[in-house]
Amino acid sequence: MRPRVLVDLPISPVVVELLGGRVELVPWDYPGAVDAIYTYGHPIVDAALMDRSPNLQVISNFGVGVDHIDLNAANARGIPVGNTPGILDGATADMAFALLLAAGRRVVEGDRYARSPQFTRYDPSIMLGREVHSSTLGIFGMGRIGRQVALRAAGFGMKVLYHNRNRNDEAEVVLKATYASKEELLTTADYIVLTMPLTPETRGYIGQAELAQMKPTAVLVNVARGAVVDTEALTEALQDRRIFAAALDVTDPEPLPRDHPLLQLDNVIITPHLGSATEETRRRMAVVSVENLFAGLAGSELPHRVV
Ligand code: 8YV
Repeated sequence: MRPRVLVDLPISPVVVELLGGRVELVPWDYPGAVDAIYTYGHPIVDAALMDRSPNLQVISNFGVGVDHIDLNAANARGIPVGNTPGILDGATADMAFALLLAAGRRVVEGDRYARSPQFTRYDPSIMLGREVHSSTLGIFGMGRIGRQVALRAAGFGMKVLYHNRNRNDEAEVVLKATYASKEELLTTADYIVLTMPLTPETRGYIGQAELAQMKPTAVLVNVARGAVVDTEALTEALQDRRIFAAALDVTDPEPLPRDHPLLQLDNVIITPHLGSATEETRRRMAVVSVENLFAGLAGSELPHRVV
């Protein structure tokens, strides 16, 4: 009998192809026991779900962030959890930069205007943005993705500040990034990029107080998880134009309710969680997540294990 795998369908044809019919995929509302769980789009995996399957051998996540999986519960039950680190950093940093540039230089707003009936005469006095080159970038979370963002910033002649749980010697020496306190980064950066994981410590990391400390000309870019930012506080700050703009690849909740006030604002750009969304990166993620799945089902060590 093929191992039974619980999965939040639909999944990409690439994953289906890599699975090669060697497992039986069952939908998320399947009530019975399974041999493995494959998470594709961040469905919640809690202790109760794990306990439904006494022989659960592995939880394999398509992606690096595992905040939707109760790692303590998995660890306590000896269930290995796999993820896909180190292969999506470049794509996610590219996206962070795309958002940074688009928000600073009002690219999306400009596109909307250029297509609208209102654009009938060129006017050099409109839609002035913020300089990107030579500005100061602040990165919260100098991990693998943060490092890639800093690399790109060098090409724009930006000064790079970072704040992290631990100092990152490599970033300081090789990338010339300067460690800053949270307050120093918030008050001095022109662009703030969030790349940290969502943990109990980082939930609501950017709230009313932090937004109040940012420069009125600053741009906030979030490619981490929506919940590291307090959505209501950000909405108010943007409505009151207390910062220049925000660019969000992730939101809390995700997606936002279709009538959320944030969706009405012209000083925010929102993309539908596209950080790793390139053909090449998503294929690599599929390969690694399927390798983790099969290793777990075979009782072998996962190539990339979180717990
Ligand atoms: C994926 C991500 O799009 O890796 C992550 O943590 O958020 C993204 O790369 C996602 O995991 C797929 O659902």
